[in-house]
Amino acid sequence: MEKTFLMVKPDGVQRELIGEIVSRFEKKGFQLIGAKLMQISNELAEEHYGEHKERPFFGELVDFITSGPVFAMVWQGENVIATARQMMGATNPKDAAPGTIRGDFGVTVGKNVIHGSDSPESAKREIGLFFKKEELIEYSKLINNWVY
Ligand code: IDP
Repeated sequence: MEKTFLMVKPDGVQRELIGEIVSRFEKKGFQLIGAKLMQISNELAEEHYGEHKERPFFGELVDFITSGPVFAMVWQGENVIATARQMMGATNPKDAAPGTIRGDFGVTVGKNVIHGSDSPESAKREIGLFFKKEELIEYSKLINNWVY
């Protein structure tokens, strides 16, 4: 089953949105297989956002993502990577549709509440960066019979 990496950013944690965000993905029918509150180191932040190294906002991005705890998660489900991106909404909350997480809770692009992997390759890379194999738990849920 497909897996993705999602993370409530420091603004989402401070704004007490962890429960709301977890709830949206649970209610959708996806399955949480790993989660932890963590403080990201500078090294991990630079590696995670490596593709943006040359962008003018890179320093600001690293400072922000390390500014307080994040809530890192791995979710599983059919088409979870693309569907989670749709549920998150556009990168800039001003363009994100109402009903999406960024559309409902974000105002500026720098503080857009949530991160989610954008492809199978980035999901694999990001899950590996943030989680050890033993931190991911494969378990069956009877309710999945009513989702699939
Ligand atoms: P994504 O998070 O929707 O995948 P990316 O283009 O990968 O978007 O950008 C990573 C993060 O960098 C965004 O979520 C946003 O918080 C931040 N970011 C993107 N563009 C800007 C900008 O112009 N100024 C400040 N931060 C930005």
